[in-house]
Amino acid sequence: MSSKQEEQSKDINKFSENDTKALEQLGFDEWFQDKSKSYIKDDFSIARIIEVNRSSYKVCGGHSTIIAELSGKFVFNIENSIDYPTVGDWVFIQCFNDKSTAIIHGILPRKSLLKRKDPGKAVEFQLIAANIDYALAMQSVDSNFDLNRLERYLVMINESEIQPIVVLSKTDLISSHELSKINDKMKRFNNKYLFFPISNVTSYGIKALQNELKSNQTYCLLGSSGVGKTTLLNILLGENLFEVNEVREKDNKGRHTTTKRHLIRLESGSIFIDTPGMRELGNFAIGTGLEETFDEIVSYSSQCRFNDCTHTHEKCCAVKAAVEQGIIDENIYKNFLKIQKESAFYERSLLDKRRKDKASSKIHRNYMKSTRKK
Ligand SMILES: Nc1nc2c(ncn2[C@@H]2O[C@H](COP(=O)(O)OP(=O)(O)O)[C@@H](O)[C@H]2O)c(=O)[nH]1
Ligand SMILES: [Mg+2]
Ligand SMILES: [Zn+2]
Repeated sequence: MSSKQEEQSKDINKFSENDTKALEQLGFDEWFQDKSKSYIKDDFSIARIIEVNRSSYKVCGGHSTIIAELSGKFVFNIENSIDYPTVGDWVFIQCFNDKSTAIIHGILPRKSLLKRKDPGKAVEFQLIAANIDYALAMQSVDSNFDLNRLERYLVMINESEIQPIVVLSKTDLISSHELSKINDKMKRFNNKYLFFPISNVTSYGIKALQNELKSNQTYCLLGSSGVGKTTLLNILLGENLFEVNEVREKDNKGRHTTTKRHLIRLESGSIFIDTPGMRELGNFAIGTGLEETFDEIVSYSSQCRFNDCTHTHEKCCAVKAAVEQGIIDENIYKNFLKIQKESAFYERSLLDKRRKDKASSKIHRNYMKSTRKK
């Protein structure tokens, strides 16, 4: 920031002038109000990141949105990818006189952080969204339907201590008989999570879903490209605000029309974040997320002979015994092992990488490179 800008910035809208009601409607609840106290200086105001662009952020301070950039000091102090703001984050900013631009000075503590393994070669986290209360894990009933993938999403969501909601879309494409067969397969999720079979075409299930949505809570739409996330958001908004994917007929794959994540508030008061589909969903550094998602497996592990049983080759493994007896579904067991193994592998690679990176400031440079590419 130039010294002239510094000068200007002394004359800004104060935190106290932030309309508290408007902030609350964006999700700024007591938890954040409490956390923000120690961070706020007189000329700072609070805003939520509603869109992330290449080198700037669109933020909303309650009523108006403005473009903001990171302060030099903020950038200097960044150690790795999770230190950057992401959509959903609460930040404290300084606005300039005309309130057309702002500088981001810091991020408030996060209530939750959704992240996955960076889909590139780098063993790093990629941030999806912050401060999410509920995540809608969405799959369509066509070729996209894959329980193993759904488990992957649930591990990621549970790991972040976000409440998952399972949504099965495009039910208009199958008969009611086929739908009841799929519902049977969903029993295991059905019992644990809110579950909504829906159709954006016939509106089947939409009311039921709407009835569950709470105001001032933040929801994130997750799922492969083409499952109907943006279409659902447009329906909830009551207008076609966002561009929808054209699915290629041949392979059922959607193009990635939603390239950015953005946050928007519905008239009903719920806050939504739409995300682009994810081709690859790597999880790592997971513990509680895996345990919560596969709780039926974990419940047997206490009866294994060894405390550190990996449920693979060990003798007297209660999990394996339950699989052999058909108590635990073999497919679920295999998926559990696969995700566990993958996570452990990435975690080791990450530790190696962190060690090597420490001496240099490579992490930051890599990140800048990768954001420029996107
Ligand atoms: N048959 C059917 N098609 C849908 C439904 N919801 C969305 N679509 C179509 O699926 C395609 C992808 O939708 P989109 O909302 O962009 O998916 P996203 O990539 O998950 O955001 C579009 O052509 C939509 O018209 C649905 O419930 N049933
Ligand atoms: Mg979309
Ligand atoms: Zn075991």
